[in-house]
Amino acid sequence: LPTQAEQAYDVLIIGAGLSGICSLIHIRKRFPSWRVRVIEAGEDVGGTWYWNRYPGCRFDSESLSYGFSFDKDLLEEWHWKEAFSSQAETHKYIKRVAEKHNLYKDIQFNTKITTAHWNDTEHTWTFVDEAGDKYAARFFISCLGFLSSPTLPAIPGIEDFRGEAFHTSRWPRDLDTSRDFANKRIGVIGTGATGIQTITATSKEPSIKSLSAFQRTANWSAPLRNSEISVEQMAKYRMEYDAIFQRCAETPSCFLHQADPRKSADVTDEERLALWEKLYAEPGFGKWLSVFSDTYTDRQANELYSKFMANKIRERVHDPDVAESLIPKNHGFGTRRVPLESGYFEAFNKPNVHLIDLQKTSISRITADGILTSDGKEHELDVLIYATGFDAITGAFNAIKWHAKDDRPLIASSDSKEGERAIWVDHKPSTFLGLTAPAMPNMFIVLGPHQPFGNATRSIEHAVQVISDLLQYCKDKNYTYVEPTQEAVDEWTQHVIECSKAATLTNEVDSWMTGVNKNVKGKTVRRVARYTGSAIEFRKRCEDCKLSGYKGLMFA
Ligand code: NA7
Repeated sequence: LPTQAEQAYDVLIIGAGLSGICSLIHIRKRFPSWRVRVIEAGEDVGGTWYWNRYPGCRFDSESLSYGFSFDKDLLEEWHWKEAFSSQAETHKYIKRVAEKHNLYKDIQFNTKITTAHWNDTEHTWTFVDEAGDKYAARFFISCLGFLSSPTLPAIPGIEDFRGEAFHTSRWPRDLDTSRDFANKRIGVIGTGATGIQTITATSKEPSIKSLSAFQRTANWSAPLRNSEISVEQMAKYRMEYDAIFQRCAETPSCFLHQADPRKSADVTDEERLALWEKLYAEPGFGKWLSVFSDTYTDRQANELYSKFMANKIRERVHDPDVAESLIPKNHGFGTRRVPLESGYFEAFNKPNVHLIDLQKTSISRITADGILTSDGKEHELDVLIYATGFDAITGAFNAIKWHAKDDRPLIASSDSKEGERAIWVDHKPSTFLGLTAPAMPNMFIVLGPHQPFGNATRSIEHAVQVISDLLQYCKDKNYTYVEPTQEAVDEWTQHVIECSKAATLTNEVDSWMTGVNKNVKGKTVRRVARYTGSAIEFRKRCEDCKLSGYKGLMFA
């Protein structure tokens, strides 16, 4: 490894979210003599849970299913205060992991990597940060995150606004909503999972003057039903951890919820309604994931369930016109990621909370004083919040300029000069097992393209295990080079595309899950970017690869 001007590491990890700290713990444990470093853009560990500090930010999946399963002591110690943990508590948990495992000494904060070069003679990567400092690494683990690159809306006049404006994932750290939102007119653009949590929490802030939610696409949403976990309950739950993690391992997305094997038409109307009502009354994702098995493949089944959910919205929203605006018309329930809510629909019953349905009147521009809509109305605002989502899955990679093998760029649009040589042309990923990519030797990815996302911590633990095993293999055999063969990449990428065909109704809808973000150049058409075969199948394929002596990978 080069040692001169650069800092040299056996493994460099980029990102100190759950993926990065899990990687650090395992790499350090497995290879005690290796030099390992984590580079992180933020000021602390936490990733998603560090950046997203907007009001109402919390889990939609059960807290009990989210912790690191390998740290039994911490599971014994930790008290999840709520069934669905808040951002603040989750961030505390992640910081506790970092302290307990003494991780801080190996993490460099406030450092943003801008460029990466592959050196084919030395078999190393050289990374350059914003300040021009260089880091050389034999192996590199990308823990960049799949929802970490925020996007602002492509709306004219965005720089004209004179009030305070920020993206939800860049929430001002010193902002106190009860103090700073007092008597203010707040606007929120975006009604995805983030917008729904932000709007609900802000609507409950008694001091605000008004809240205007700018909705381009209505989103299906259903009750979270959060509750506190007492000390006594937590003591009982601790005894169930093994069973909880076992259950996660048996479901397709590693959540605690499993589809009902029956088809919608297999049961009577009464039985169908009974299951739906039961799920609606229960906490968590069951109402998305535990429904009849054909709900997201059979159009009629989906329409029936969507009607049920639409009526729930009508029951909760007093103004029938507002209720109709809040009911999605262009996609069925569950075909996008279903945000869970805690009083979202009731927020619109408040006299100072307004829904601006952008299907009826679109945004013309942002002005110095607010938002001008196509009906000529200027919505005056003091604060403008962008809950406009992320350049998902490939976005964090795109923020780095890559000089991969043969000096190839990683991402470029097909109509650009670099398009012909790019590895992921037009953001279309090609990978082997989602963990490695062609022409990107010695790079391993946690939670990247072509991996199953679902319950993130469960996927992270698995990916880190597979990567550690592979690094062990390299170490044992004295290999300093590993890259997937083109054949293996083509086969795996084709498999990912084939799997996506089963998610029929989801594939017909634009969302970050189908690779669309109209605010990002080149992301206006759908593409397959995530693995929708089950996590069980994914684990099996990774295990088969290992057992085959890593067929599909080239070593040197
Ligand atoms: P999402 O789910 O991508 O939502 C972004 C929202 O912002 C969505 O409602 C968009 O409307 C809206 N948006 C984006 N650009 C515009 C413009 N130009 N005008 C109006 N509205 C706009 O991001 P989230 O942060 O909510 O959630 C991401 C994931 O994080 C979530 O799924 C969880 O897994 C955690 P659109 O629907 O595109 O019409």
